Amino acid sequence: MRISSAEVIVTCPGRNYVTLKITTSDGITGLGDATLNGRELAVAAYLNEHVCPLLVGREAGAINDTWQYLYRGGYWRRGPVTMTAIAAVDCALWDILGKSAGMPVHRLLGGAARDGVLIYGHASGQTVDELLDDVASYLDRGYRAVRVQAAIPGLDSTYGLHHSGTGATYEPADARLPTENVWHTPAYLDFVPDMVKAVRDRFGYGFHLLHDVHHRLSPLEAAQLGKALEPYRMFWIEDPTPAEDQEAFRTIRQHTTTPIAVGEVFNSIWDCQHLITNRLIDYIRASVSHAGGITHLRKIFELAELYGVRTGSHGAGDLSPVSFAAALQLDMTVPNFGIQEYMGHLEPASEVFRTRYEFRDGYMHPGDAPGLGVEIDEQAAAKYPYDPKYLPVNRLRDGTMHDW
Ligand code: KDG
Ligand code: MG
Repeated sequence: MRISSAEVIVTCPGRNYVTLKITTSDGITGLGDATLNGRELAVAAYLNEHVCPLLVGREAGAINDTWQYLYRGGYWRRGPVTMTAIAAVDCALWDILGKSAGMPVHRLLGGAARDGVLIYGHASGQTVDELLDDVASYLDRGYRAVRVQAAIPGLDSTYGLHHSGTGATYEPADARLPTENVWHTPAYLDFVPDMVKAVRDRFGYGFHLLHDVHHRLSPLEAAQLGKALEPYRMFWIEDPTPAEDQEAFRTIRQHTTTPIAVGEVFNSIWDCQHLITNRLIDYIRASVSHAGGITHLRKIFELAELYGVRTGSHGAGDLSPVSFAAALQLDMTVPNFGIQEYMGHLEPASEVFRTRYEFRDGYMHPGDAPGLGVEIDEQAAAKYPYDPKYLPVNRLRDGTMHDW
């Protein structure tokens, strides 16, 4: 079974997604998500110009060799654009293998190690009261884990909140040119423990509670936050500090028992090797679509297993339903699974991507469809042309650029 074509589909049903579709000589198609938020066309061009021509004629089942060919053979290794492109190829080939075997990918990976995938949803509010109402709606729907974010008093805007009253999930890339947010760490550190306390006071401790810091603190500030949150038994605080400096996590670790999750911007095992092997984190958040696909993410998860680190993959709305379906397939199989983010997708994404996963009682179930369990409707995709959008940026009050 040889690859006969590889095509890139760019579409914007609610937000921009880049999808790689590989077709084999016997007419089987496989999908991989190649979306890199705010840099979508860089990956589309990388695939179209430099990867698709190399795929035609290759054996579709040679997943390991194709991965190595694109990674080692390309000379220029790693980086989000390269690794997202390789990930898309890898996921599409797993999809094809599953379809040709008549099995969901999790069976090809050794079979399910659990009945379903624990997910967390995103609750937020422009005020703490609004956040509490949102948490209530997640718990009412059966969620067992909820991430909480709210507007920080004293700041004009806060990233990562639903738009009031819409009920729709937020869109990370929100404008043609990056929106400029102003950040002030003292205002944040004063607010977050009170916000989390309000959630526990109202709803108790019978569900998992998570919070995303979006890389904005220094290691010492993150340690202070972790300590302040200890009474509220967090499932994790996420991305407390920029993670290029892996050793910096030791400072956080030494001061707090609040669990730490990191890695949604990582694209290879080398980004987290030190963090994992030194047990400086509790959860690794790398994703199937930005960290080299199922083949490479499985390697990261296996390394993590040796050091007691659990998985907690990124699953924001800027990873397409193809990515989420692939994540679920891998999540089902790894012994050290922790949790999976599920932010959901803005409509009309469901018109373009036909998914088979189902939410029941706090868990997501990938279903038994062969392959990844997701299809694309190309006619529907063509109705939604690319719409360039950027993520916001952050400055301090004096105008200094600040971390994401
Ligand atoms: O593209 C960036 C978003 O995916 C990210 O900001 C969302 O932090 C995020 C999360 O945890 O989902
Ligand atoms: Mg995050």
